[in-house]
Amino acid sequence: MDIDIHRVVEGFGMNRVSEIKEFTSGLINRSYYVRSGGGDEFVLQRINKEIFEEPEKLMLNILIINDELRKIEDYRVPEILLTTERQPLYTDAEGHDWRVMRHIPNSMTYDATEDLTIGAEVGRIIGKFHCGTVNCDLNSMHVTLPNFHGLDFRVEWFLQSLQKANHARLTSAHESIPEVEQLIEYFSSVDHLELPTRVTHNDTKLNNVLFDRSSGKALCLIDLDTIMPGHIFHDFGDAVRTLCNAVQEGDPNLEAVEFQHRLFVEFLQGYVSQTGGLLTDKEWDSLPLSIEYMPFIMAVRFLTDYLFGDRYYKVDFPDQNLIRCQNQLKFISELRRKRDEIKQSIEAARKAFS
Ligand code: GN1
Ligand code: MG
Repeated sequence: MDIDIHRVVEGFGMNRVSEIKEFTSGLINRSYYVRSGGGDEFVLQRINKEIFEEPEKLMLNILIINDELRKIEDYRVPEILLTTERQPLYTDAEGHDWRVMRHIPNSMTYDATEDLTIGAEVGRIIGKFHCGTVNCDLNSMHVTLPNFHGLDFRVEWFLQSLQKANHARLTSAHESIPEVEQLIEYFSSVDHLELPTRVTHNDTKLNNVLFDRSSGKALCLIDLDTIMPGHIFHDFGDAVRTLCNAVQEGDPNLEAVEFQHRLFVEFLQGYVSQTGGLLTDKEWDSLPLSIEYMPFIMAVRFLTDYLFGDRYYKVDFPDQNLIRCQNQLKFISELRRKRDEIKQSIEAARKAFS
């Protein structure tokens, strides 16, 4: 593996490398930290082609939004390196595509937090991302993963997985399956909300927000593969899904899964301080549902993958996808207990900022 990687970094013009190590987070791509002989730091990633069938399109989307985001204040755009042939992707001998971004020094991410300032910063930077990309030409961008967060699409795969699953996995999932089936009914109108199409990130997990270690300020969103035309509904819900859960999405300690309401309020204020004037009435109306929808869609996806035998998400042990699903289902039940409070907070922010 290492030999290949050296060849890849040479493709990006780096002939002397002093350190390479693999990052363990991320469920889809392989990512590496690379330090060049001169001490510069980079993030090297191999794009998973089974999922992103046309990596060039995804890179075009990133280049388009970067051009816009560079214009806004207080938003750091990680530089994308070109290959020696001046391309954003390097294709290795096995046909895998790689890309390199400059690592921002003194930066870090969080996997879980209780810190209210972090909550506000996550909201602020996602808001900046949505506002900063409003002038992107949506027609020149590619829908790289059609229906990525769509209900009908995900349900179709779930139904197929029920047919394909082996007896042991169906038995282990016997409590989660009916729970998911009930929620499918509950969310049945979600594909028809008629929300405006905007540039969205589509994977706004807490650990996709990069922070400056010293100032504690959020710098930018990272992991830009899923950027495409979409709905704020999904980005808002996905951020709350990960930020406001007291534990990480795969934590097996279901007792500890909890909705952190004060953190949510900080996030909300940070977010609407940027986007209050941008959001349409339909978008405001959709926010409470978005918070319940995103953990649900992840629950469906994790369960589907479990029933298919772990074909999509990386797993470290056999029941990991089922545990991830259960964690999301528990989070939804916590959200439902606090539904009225959540709605009140959103209405208060709407009055203050729209
Ligand atoms: C995947 O690879 P990673 O961890 O950035 C997934 C997201 C899910 C996430 C769950 C392309 O993202 O949609 O939210 O796992 N990305 C893709 O942690 O499917
Ligand atoms: Mg991602």
